Amino acid sequence: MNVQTLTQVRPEERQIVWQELGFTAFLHFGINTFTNREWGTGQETPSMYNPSRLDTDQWCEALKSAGIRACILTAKHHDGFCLFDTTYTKHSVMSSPCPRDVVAMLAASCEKYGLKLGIYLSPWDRHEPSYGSGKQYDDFFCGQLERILTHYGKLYSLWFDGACGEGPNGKRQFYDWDRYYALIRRHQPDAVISIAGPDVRWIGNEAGATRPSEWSVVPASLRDVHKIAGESQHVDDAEFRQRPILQRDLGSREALANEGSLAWYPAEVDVSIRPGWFYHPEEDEKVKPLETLLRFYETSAGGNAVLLLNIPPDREGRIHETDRLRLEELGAAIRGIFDTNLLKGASVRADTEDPSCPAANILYDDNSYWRPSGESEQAEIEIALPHPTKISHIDLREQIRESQRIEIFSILAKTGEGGWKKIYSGTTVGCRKICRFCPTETDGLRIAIEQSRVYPTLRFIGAYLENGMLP
Ligand code: FUL
Repeated sequence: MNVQTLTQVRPEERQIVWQELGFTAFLHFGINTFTNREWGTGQETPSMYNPSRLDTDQWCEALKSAGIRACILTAKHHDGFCLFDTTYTKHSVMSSPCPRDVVAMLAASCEKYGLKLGIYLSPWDRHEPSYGSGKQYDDFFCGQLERILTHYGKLYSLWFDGACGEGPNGKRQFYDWDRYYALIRRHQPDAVISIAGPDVRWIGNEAGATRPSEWSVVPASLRDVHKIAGESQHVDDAEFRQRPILQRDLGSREALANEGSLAWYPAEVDVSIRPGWFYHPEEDEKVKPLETLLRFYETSAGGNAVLLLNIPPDREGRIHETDRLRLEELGAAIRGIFDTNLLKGASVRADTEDPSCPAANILYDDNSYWRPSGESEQAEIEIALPHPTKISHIDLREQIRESQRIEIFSILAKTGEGGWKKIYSGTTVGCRKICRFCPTETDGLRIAIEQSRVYPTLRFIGAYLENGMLP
């Protein structure tokens, strides 16, 4: 596979829109919330579901305060209980003491608060008698899916996990994925199909662990749904959620050298704010600390992936106060760092410059960008700040419409004596790379791109200072 070929692998528009979201939320809510389980058996009765103060506006307010831009609701988990009104089964909220379509409520709240909505619909259904029957269950599942796709406005993601076990008859179902995907493309062509799907790749663990070098150009075989199912969780195992599975190299030149077929398949990091995916009162004291969440943000949203942080609504049907306050703190910490780009007023110069894509563009976050003239794998950008400024973070973004190209780079800061000191060494950049280092005072920065695929691009650079709010 030659390097030129690697750069021909480019994203679909829907993937670009998704990657730019950066920080999104998962909402695990359903019958498990009331039975205190992670995986329901399918034998539960709808009467068990009874949130006393269900308030999806409160969910959205909490998410907004953290700077989250989209959320995915578990409209149906493996237990088969539906949070929406469906003619296909009575096993839904409509048969419960709180007969309100939660997907409809959340869709209205998302609209009100300017959040995008995505849906998790588990193909594995431990309640539905037709599960395991082949076409009959596929008809059932497609009926439910079609309702989801046509009744709740525009969706940004359909999230299918790989878990596939036995149904109430002890049989397994072989899902007709192509049929599900075709239905989604027909009704929601802009939505990404995530995890057991062709658009968004699972990072590979549920502990928030990320790769230092994350590539969006990877072997097309990673989209194989059977392989995805094989690697996902097979038993309800609390330890699985904490295990930071060893990360292997998926996209370096060496890793791709013998690959026949490649795909743009960017990574998503799904991790919970609590030990479990669903709400459990005994975990109220185990909400992850601010620093952990901020590092998740920096290494995933700032590591060429999207962060999907799970915040499970409680038995009242609200985001628990502890989680709500943590989200507020997280939002304040993120804004405290990233709201003020210290490069305002700086000037930029690149060693070789394509006149139609000048380096000056990278101080503005829009769709123009910089690239060197010709095909130079190496390039250097120099930034002169108007006065000495203390910085702790640099935010770099490639123009991913031109694929992902940067392989090795360094950041240097000008020292008082006029020399240059290396303050950061990195590998991939991709959609967004947040580089964090010891606070350094400087009036000059150099981004030295040491190796890239044919030529590098950059469409944004920002410099920031962590405001000391963290412990
Ligand atoms: C897994 C599921 O089995 C878990 O319950 C959870 O929904 C997680 C996000 O995906 O595969």
